[in-house]
Amino acid sequence: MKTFYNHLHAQHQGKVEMFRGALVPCFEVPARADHVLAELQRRQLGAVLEPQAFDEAALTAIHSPRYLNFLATAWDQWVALDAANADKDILPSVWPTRTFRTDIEPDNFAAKVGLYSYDAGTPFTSGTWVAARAGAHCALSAAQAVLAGDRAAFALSRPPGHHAGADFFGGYCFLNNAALAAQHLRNAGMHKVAVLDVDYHHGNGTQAIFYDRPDVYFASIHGDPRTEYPFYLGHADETGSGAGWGANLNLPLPRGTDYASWAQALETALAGIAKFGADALVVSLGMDTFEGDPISGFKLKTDDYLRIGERLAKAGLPTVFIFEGGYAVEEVGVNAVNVLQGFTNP
Ligand code: OKP
Ligand code: ZN
Repeated sequence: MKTFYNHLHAQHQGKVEMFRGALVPCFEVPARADHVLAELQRRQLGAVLEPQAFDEAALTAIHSPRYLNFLATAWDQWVALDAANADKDILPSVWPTRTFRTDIEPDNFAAKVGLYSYDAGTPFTSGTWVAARAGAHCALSAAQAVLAGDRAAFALSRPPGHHAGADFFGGYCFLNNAALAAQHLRNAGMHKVAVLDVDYHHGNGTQAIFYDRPDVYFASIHGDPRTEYPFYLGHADETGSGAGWGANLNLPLPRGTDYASWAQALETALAGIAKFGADALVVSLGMDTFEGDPISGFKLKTDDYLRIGERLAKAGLPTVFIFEGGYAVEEVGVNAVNVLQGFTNP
């Protein structure tokens, strides 16, 4: 299986995130991808390639031009406010909630950041745009490899993407890599695409992007939003709207869920995808379901990831894997590569 990787991911290196009233060191660090890359090379799982370049249209297929323009210029606007800002990351602190207007972009930079985000846990740094764009190109390149006939491909990108919406960032995500890959498959003539999100956290951005569409099915297995981030989306009664009714499947599970129960949810998700009749599969591959993850609550073990890969292969679909979360930094490489190895060589 080919892996698409760009060293520019390391340009996104947040300093701190807001957590329970304190600024704590970021969990989403460059070393995460380094560990996956090292493990891929150790096991010789396939070529590691630079992504192709894609033009703006590949991004505007999912994200609004206004949001993309914000991402591309945010850092310069931040430093223009005060040259001393160059030493600090941008961290949002004010947002429009119910009753506020979101149709006017404020001039005040703090207000502008709030318009395009939804939490204070996602620092925007000097290198965020460069890294996120390179990561999106990895996702698009992986989709391109599958279109060219590869059975599967892996986008080893960061920052992650599944919390990012058409015009907002949050949950460590800026560009929705899985949605970009799915749309790229659609544009190239795949009639029906399924996105399966196995990250611990609900992929609210991906769900929102495709919620009213009948051509992209979204299935997600995640911590119950009543207690788990992102809290405000991901319930079982969210089944799609309008033409997309029936093309969204949420399988929330309680903290403490082990592999036996998780694997049952995987069967339910794959049954939904089979019934939908997908031509291709995009997997939002979050590794934060691991028992040792510092910010999550499931109990999956390292060997379980081999079984997951094996089961995904049995779905028999051309498959694009997109790296999402997973914050047990020392173990994330072995766990992620176990999925890919289980898929290719059970
Ligand atoms: C991103 B992805 C921890 C708070 C958690 C955000 C979690 C984002 C997860 N101190 N806040 O889905 O892995
Ligand atoms: Zn996650």
